[in-house]
Amino acid sequence: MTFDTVIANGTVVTASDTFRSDVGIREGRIVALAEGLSASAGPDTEIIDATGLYVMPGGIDSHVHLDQPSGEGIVMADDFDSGTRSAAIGGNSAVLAFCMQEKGQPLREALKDYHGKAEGKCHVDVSFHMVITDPTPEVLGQELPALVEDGYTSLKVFMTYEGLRLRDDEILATLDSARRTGALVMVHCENEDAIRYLIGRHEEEGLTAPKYHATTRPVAAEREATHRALSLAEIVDVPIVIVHVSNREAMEEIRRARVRGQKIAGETCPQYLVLTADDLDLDGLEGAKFVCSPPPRDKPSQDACWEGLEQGVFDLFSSDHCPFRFDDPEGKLNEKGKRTFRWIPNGIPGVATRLPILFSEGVVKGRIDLNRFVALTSTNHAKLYGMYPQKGTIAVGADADIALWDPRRQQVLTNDMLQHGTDYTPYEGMEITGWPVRLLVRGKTVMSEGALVDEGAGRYVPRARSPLTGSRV
Ligand code: DUC
Ligand code: ZN
Ligand code: ZN
Repeated sequence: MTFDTVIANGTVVTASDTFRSDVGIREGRIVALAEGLSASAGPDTEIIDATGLYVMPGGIDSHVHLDQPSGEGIVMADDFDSGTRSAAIGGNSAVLAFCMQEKGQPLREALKDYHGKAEGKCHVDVSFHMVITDPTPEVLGQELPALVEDGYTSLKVFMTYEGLRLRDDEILATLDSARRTGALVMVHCENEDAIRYLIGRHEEEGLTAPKYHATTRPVAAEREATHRALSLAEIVDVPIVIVHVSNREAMEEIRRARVRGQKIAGETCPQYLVLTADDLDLDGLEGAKFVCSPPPRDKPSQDACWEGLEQGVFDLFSSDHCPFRFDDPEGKLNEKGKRTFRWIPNGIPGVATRLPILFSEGVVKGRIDLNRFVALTSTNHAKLYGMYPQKGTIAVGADADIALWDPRRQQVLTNDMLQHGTDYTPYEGMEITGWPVRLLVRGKTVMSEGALVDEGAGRYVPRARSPLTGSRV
């Protein structure tokens, strides 16, 4: 057997197993798993020595925002070039980005825009979730079913943000379309009316600092919306994904829905494990760096999110990378944002730091094992969003999307090493143990020792329907 590449002497880690094996790669795919493959390598075979390293599936970040319209005068800090570059630096071989439907826009047109934004610019593989903001009968009856057939098999709806949020009847109609077509619906759960009320009250009282972003988006607003989304899904009888869960009460809603027999997936993110609302209360406007929704909460909420990762309430650990520059009139400190938190764009960067933070805080500190790490960061994303077993595992026949991890590498996080478009990281100065030192995307080395070594290797990935929807593969 001939190989283009052999990864030799490493320890392979999948979502279920950890074993010593070489990995033989040909034409972008894994074709052999066995010890001693380098002995039978041909003269042209590249041998990558992985002694002392873990050989893991590349990370799949199924929740990132890139080049997304973000309100008048506000510009997202990453396009598909810088966003996927940063993804590669952090050990990810694929990202799923959101394709935002503008009001009145046909879904195909939105997708054409996003394919245009991504074309030729991606350094890791990319796929899209639709964001449905205008669920007309035409969109739900014709456009969405056709797109699902074409491999766009997931979508997101918002319960918050004027202009994006759907009313309950619109959510029900969208869920019903998803049920008929086998699409998987992700829901952003926060009660918009409660938030509007609280923002109004705060502003009347002159409470405008960044920290009030957190107090106007309380746990109760997230818990109520989570409960409502789950109830609507139960009524329609369709599975959903509850994204970016920040606290115990919302998490318990997922647990209870599962006990009732609902098929639900849950997601949490690094910001809910290592940040708190206190970070929004730094001097001056520094707190704006941490403004995201739902907001980071408190220590008991962090503990709850860890518990959810350990016990399986959460299937997905995603970044919710949503990057805005801090010291920039088109970013966090835009003119209106400097005056009141209401206008600070919501979102923080995190596509490069997701995996190192979970490895260091989760695996190294003994909260989760290596296999759970792989499940939470790669395999479950591939399964849930219809890319498995092509992606998300190390198996014969799978794409050779592989991250080599040095479990002992110590690293202090600094903004410049992350190579994203923002002028800060919320995790500046954090001490990390364990680091992705090399990344292969379909067999090509794309990142090595913190540098991108192959530009533009990323491809668009069409997806099958999610097995959670009951669709047969
Ligand atoms: N929701 C997200 O999923 N990302 C960033 C902003 C938001 O509200
Ligand atoms: Zn959201
Ligand atoms: Zn998001």
